[in-house]
Amino acid sequence: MPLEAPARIVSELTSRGYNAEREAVTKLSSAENPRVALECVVETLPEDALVVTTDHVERALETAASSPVADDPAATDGSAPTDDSPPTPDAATEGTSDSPTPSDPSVSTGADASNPPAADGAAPVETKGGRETETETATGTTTETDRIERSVDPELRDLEIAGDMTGESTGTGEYEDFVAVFRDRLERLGGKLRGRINHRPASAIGNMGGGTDVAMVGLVNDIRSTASGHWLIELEDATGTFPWLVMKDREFAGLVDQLLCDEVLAMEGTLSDDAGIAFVDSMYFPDVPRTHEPSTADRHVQAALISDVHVGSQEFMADAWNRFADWLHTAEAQHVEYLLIAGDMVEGVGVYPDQDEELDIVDIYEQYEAFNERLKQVPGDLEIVMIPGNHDAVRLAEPQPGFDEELREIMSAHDPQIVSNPSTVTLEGVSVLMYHGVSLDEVIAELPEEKANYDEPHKAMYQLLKKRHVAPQFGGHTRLAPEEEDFLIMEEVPDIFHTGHVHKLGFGKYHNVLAINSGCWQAQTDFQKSVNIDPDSGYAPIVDLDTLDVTVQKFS
Ligand code: D5M
Ligand code: FE
Ligand code: ZN
Repeated sequence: MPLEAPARIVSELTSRGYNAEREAVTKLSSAENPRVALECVVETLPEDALVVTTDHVERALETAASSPVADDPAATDGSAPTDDSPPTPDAATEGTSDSPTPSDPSVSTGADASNPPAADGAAPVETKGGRETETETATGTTTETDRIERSVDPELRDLEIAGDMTGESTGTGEYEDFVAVFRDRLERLGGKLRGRINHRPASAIGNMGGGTDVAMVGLVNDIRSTASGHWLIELEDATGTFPWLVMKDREFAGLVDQLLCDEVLAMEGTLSDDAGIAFVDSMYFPDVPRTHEPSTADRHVQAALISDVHVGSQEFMADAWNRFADWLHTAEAQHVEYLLIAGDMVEGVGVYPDQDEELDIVDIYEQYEAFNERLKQVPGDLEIVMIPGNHDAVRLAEPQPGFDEELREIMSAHDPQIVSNPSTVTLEGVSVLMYHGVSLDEVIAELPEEKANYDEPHKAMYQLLKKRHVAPQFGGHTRLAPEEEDFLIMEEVPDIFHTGHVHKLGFGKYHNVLAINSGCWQAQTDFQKSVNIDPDSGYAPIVDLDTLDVTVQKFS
């Protein structure tokens, strides 16, 4: 097994909605065939289990030993054809390719020996613009003389919030709510596809003559590989379902392993002789148009995008945070007027098994009090916007409403805007979609390595942009709260997409949209050590809102 096996196991389990005891992960990774073992464990888990324990693993392995598993169910993923070839010309004009634009901000490699670059060379130190951007504030604290009197003019600012569902939750978790939310998803994301093809409802397609050209817009209901290596994709719309067959030798077959259940897409193809199935000729995603032109601010002003502060954890990096806060008071940071925090303000309690062993502050309210003290350190004239994450004290299911009154009162330093996860904040014309990022674990677990991996979290974000949804797959790791409307859809194309959660720094452009996953302010936890997760801690990506250029400041 490769070294990252435990990490893979964890992400595979989290993608299915389970946390795991560390020992359970170790046991699984040392099984003869970890993949098969994992499937056995999941199959034999009690229905109400949230955490995979060593007991579960032992029991499953015993059962497996007495009744061998016929096939490796995860292998359908692994054996998927990879798509290195460009998409069909047809599809390309429709914007289904996901290659980043040439203006992808470059990251330098190994500029800092104390922070070795990732294996692929994507060290999170940005060098664009000919400026020495890596501030070695790490070597000394900002002295009083470095501090300047910031002269910002709040009159020039403009901040608008959209998509904040705080206080608008209507869902009761009933069956009807699920129907409503998926109907809304199909309606609105389907609307982005219907104009492009001559689509028919599922119920009508089966009644058309064999050999006819057909098209359909639907939710992906099921993805299966056939005995001969082709792919069967069941699409569902309001009238029913219809099976679509992607032949393995077609140039777009590689797109199949990028599909997630419950995403919306369109297919065009030809009906089989008996009209029982359609052979796919083209696939279309809601996607971001290649021609998307982002808005920019009219003046030179910057935003700091951070996440995953984890105050209350023993690993919270107070020194790095102090340097960051001090730096914000210096001349170099005088144009930073906005601070966006994409969730996991505090470490929380009871989020993961054994988490309490690494808590510095055990009371959740005291954690928020301490976080508020951290907020007080940054300049009072900053506009602050924050959303909750999975460690925060709000419901875990997404969308997550912004914090309740009691917590808002605690986190009141500098009067931050507290909104739901996700929400869109528009800063002087530049729209920033903020989403904590729990679905990234799922995208990374499900998609091929080159399309989504922990060292390049922005690539996983590209997939969400392509699907125009922050958490497409329902019923897995990402817990979804059904509402009358699907708040997780990207109705409008954002200029910037900001996430966190995976504790890795990465950014790049997808069809001109700047995707930034901010790192964290928490050093490696014991759990992360056990699964070889090496977090990018103590970095602050700074975006020029007038150019959308990114510079990374390092404080660790
Ligand atoms: O999660 C930070 C990252 O680490 C994210 O990719 C999930 C993963 N993680 C961390 N701890 C665990 C446990 N105990 N089980 C599964 N996955 C884990 P964050 O939620 O921001 O701490
Ligand atoms: Fe986090
Ligand atoms: Zn998180």
